[in-house]
Amino acid sequence: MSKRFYITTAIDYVNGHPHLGHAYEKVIADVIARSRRSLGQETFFLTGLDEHGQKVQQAALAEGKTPQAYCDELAAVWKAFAAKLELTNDDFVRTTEPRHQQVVQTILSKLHANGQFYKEVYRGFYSTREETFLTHKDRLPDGTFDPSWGKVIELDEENYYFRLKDHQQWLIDYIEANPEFVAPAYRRNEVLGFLKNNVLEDLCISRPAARLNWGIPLPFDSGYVTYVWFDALSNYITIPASHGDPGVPAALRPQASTLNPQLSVWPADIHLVGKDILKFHAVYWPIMLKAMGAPLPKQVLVHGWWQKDGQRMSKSTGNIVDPVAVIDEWGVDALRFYVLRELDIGPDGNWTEAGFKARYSAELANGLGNLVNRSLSMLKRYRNGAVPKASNELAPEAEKVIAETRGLLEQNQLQGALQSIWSLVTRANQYVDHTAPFKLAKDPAKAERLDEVLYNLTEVCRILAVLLWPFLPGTATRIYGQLGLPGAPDKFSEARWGVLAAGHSIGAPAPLFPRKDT
Ligand code: ME8
Repeated sequence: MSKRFYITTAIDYVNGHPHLGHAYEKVIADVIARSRRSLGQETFFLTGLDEHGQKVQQAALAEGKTPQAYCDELAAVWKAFAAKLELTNDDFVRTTEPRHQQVVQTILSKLHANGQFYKEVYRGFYSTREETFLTHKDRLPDGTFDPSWGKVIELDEENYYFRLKDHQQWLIDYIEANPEFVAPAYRRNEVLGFLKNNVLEDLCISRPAARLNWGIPLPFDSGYVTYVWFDALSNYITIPASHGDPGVPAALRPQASTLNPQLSVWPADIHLVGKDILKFHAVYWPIMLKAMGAPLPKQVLVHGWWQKDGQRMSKSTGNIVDPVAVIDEWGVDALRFYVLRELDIGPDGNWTEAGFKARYSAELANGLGNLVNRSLSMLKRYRNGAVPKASNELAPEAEKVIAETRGLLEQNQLQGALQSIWSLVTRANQYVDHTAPFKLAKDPAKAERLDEVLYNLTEVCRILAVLLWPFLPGTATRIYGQLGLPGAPDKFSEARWGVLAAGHSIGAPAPLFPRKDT
């Protein structure tokens, strides 16, 4: 069994409800996972929740709940959200699960035994909200700290530190030798710039249990719990380790006897994360892995952030997009389509209701929806739903789009793939207008031409279903159903001209995207 393609998302803090940014990241990962499977690659897609740390402990306290009860309640909300987005994740990690905690402790013990940690007293200013020590660089000109840090207290604290500095030059060399390691390229340059212009501070990996007990206890000192980022980053390897992944170094696996060659996933192919957590993934994480003796992931793929109406989304100002409300009103495929078509992976995006409605109406309802509905309705009306004999008029254009889409999917260029697919939608809609089958149908002498036109349109609809499946799985499957084809169009190999056979009977056409008069 060969290694599977392994994609992860950031694990979301469980101290609130999901918003558009969370939905966006998870949908990107799902489309990449579905594309790989469609292209015939075994895949493992992991997402989940980051449940430890001060923020969660405080949020639970504020609601008068134990942190565990609080996390359990919210985990149900987030799992339901994953299902609502139609994610095809193979596992869902919660960092409070014993399977994760055990491996984190194994990792910590190993690094401790290898002399990677040391204990030291640190005196300084500490932001409880951000769970981080602040330095003089964080002070405003008037000497105070920005209110975004929340309450800042002076702390004198002994903690464990991980020797990051020792690995700084190695990481610079590694990133320079592996240009694909951070994408897009401008994010790689940002990391290299940071590494070349700063001396890395060693990473504090503990919090005294007396101050914060909602975390994984350090296996070598019961007076401390693990710092939440060390705990959270580890999820990417703890879950494969807990499944018995032979790609994970034996010393990190719970038991050598649980080896599971079916689940060979490590190293990850893609860690998909937002721009704000780039440093954790492109600096701390590779150094942690090197110290563990584990192979490094192939790529940290960094997406941008969504704003709403040109402003940062924020619960306190009420400026948020609630993805659940959007799905309930417009359907999950409309949301999946909009975020991926509007925004390439990398830059920031801006959600406006007008922009969303414009794409829904032009590209989904009037573009794809209209094409499929009129093509299948005409086949029903003029040929009683029976596919005519094959004709190749649109074959060259369809084949070109198929090849282009394949290449773009292989490079995770999802926006580009949608643009390419829509060039076929537009072409086929023009073909209807130019060939005017409704006129051909009135002239019995043109019956053969009508057959040709109807075949070309029906076959384009079938191919579109296959190309669209990773993006719009429900819509693609409905197109297949209306074509009278069983199952889901989940194999890219079906995207080739001439598969529909003469005489095949299609199902009942129905609108894919109801028009909304808003
Ligand atoms: O950072 N637009 O969790 P998180 C796009 N638990 N993406 C956004 C966004 C926005 N407006 N807001 C947030 C954490 N995100 C840690 C991760 S991973 C080992 C631990 C993205 O819930 C953000 O960039 O704050 C991140 O990738 C993800 O949502 C989770 O953010």
